[in-house]
Amino acid sequence: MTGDFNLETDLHGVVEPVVLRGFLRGTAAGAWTPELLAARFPDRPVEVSHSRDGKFDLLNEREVVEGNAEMAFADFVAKLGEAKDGRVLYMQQCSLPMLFPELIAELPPVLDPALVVDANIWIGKRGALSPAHFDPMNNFFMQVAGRKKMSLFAPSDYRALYPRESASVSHMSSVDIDRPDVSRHPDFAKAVRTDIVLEAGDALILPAYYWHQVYTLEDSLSVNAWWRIRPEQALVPANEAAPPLRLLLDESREPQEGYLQYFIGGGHRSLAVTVALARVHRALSEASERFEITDTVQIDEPKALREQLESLAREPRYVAAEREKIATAIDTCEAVMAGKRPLDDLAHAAEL
Ligand SMILES: O=C(O)CCC(=O)C(=O)O
Repeated sequence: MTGDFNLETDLHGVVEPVVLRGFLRGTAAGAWTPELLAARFPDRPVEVSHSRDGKFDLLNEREVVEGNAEMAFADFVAKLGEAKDGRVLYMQQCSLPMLFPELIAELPPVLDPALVVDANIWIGKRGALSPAHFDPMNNFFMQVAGRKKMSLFAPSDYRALYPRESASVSHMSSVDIDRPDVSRHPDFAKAVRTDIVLEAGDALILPAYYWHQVYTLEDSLSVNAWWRIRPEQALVPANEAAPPLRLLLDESREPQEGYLQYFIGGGHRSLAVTVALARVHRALSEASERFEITDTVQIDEPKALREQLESLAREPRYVAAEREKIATAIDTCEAVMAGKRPLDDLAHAAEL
């Protein structure tokens, strides 16, 4: 495979991780090293995380405790070489377009800005570890310099990986996958782990919802690009355990509208109803800034969502007109679900 393929069309069918060995060979980006980039951009201010035991729990408490530091890029790269107090430094998930816009043109043309939601550069010291988590986007991960190991679990292992309870970190596993506590996480034994080592120059296509734990085996430079999933990816049976509803609830109105049209067009009745209900929910959240809806996460199926919306509609804070609209939207969803009204009626069901 060459570098000039299109994420959306060529990679659309990829549902399992694919390693592209030597993908960056012969490209300008393939020659990057932390030292070479530091020579080109010595004064660029960069944000660096550090951790005493090497674990970088993205959003978790640890990072807050151990802190981030801003420094000149060349100073960071110089520090990478020192092993002073055993502390591990990591420039993790730093926006490539914001930090090094000049570098985009040197990458193989996979980063079509129309498709890519985020592109990041990761430069870290041997020993850095990004604990098991998933992302709700497809990932094109390029290992530019040094080696990394990734331990992967399919989305269907969702429950066996015990997502953390707090909403902000619910994409992260509670399991220490190298030292699982079987009394706390008995189902982890059922999860199927696949380890792959990415050498310098390799790329990995990692479909959304794949759990991954990333070990930096050597001082390393990686670049990744996340691109938006297609609606059916969130809902295919392999992702049955992944949280499509949560995704839909998190989305702003515009993507929700896209999903809705997509499912209506495809005649997917229950999926369209699910999205319509999610839109009611979204509309409520937006319309109701005056109070908080403490909801979103514990919803596993449309029925539960419907019940929740109904109980919300009973809240005294809603004026009668709002209540009526909510009730009408729910009735429409139900009638469509029962086949009593055409699918198209859903298009307006959630216009609160
Ligand atoms: O390379 C890492 O340390 C983590 C990368 C990652 O989690 C990702 O690309 O989604």
